[in-house]
Amino acid sequence: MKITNAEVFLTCPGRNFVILKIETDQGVVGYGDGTLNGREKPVVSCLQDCVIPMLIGMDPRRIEDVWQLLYRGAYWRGGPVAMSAIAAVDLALWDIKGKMAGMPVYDLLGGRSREKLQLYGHAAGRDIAATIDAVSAWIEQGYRTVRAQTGVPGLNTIYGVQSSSNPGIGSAPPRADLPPVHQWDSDAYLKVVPELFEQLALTFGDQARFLHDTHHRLRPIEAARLAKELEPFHLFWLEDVCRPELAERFRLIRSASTTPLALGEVFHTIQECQPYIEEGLIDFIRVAAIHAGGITHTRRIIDFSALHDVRIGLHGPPDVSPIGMAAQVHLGAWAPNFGVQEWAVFPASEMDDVFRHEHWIERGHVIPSEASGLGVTFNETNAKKHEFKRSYLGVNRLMDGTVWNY
Ligand code: GCO
Ligand code: MG
Repeated sequence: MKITNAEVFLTCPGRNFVILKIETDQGVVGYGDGTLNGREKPVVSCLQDCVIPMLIGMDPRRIEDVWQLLYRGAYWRGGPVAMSAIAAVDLALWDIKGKMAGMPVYDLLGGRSREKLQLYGHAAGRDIAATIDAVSAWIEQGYRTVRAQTGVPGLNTIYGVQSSSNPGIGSAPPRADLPPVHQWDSDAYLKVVPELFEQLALTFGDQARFLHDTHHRLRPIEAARLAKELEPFHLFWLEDVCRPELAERFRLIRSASTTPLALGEVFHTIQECQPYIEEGLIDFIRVAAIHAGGITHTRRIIDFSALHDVRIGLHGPPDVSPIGMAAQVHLGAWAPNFGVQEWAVFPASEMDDVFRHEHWIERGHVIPSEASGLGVTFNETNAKKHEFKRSYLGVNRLMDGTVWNY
């Protein structure tokens, strides 16, 4: 069996996505996702200029060998662009294998460990009262895990608020075609967040468990203070309190409290995850299958985490396409150490023109589809109608103008 052709689709049905199609000499076709938010075109080039020429003629059944060739076989290894490109190939090959076997990918991984996967949704508001309203809406839909973010007095913009339920809180970029500029002040943030979770605990009691994303913005000593102050509210997790480059700095945060910690959405390899998992510095690993080398490599990270009693909460923001999300549904259905799945599918009607699947959402859970492969169909004609629009993630600046972690 041979790979005969591969084609990249850069489509924007409300969000930009990089989708790879792999065709075979037996007529079976697979689709993968290699979207890297704000850096879509470099992945397209990596696929078209470097990866696809190597794939043609290879046996699509040899997923491991293809993976090793693209990763180990490359002198310039790793990084977000290459690992997303490898992920796109890997997902497409698992899709092909599942279609050939007539089985959903979770069956190829070892079968389902559960009937349904618990999801968390994003609730956000300009202020605490608005966040409480947004949380209520999720709880009414049956969600028992909800991420809560709130506006910070004195800051015009903040991660997680402007992009979801309050599109009004956004900052104009210096030029319309440049990244939007956000503001950051740790003291102002640290004042409001404990208050938010106190109010949520008072309002909702045991009805839900809450998550919160600091998006890498605090220093370790500030992060340790936040984790400690949130301890009485028993969060489901506190995410990305600091940049993860220096694992040893997390010892301070870890020893300061029993608030569960999650991290890893910006990791691409098992080696980056290793110190955190091995030393028990986190409770949840957050890699995304589409940024961590696909199903093949993410499965290794999941197994390694299971060995150290770390659960998975794979990254599922709106910048992961339904194909990438499906890969995570299959991994989560199989993983013995599943924790929760983030579900932030971008709400655009154009999405349905392009992607169709039967992964079923019910009362805060996803029930995996039994269709063969990844279980998502991709409408190429419609995808071509939705043209790519350049977009950037924001840039963060402290109040005096200093560039800070986004
Ligand atoms: C999350 C993430 C995302 C990222 C985004 C960057 O926890 O969902 O932090 O919102 O900001 O994926 O492209
Ligand atoms: Mg995050």
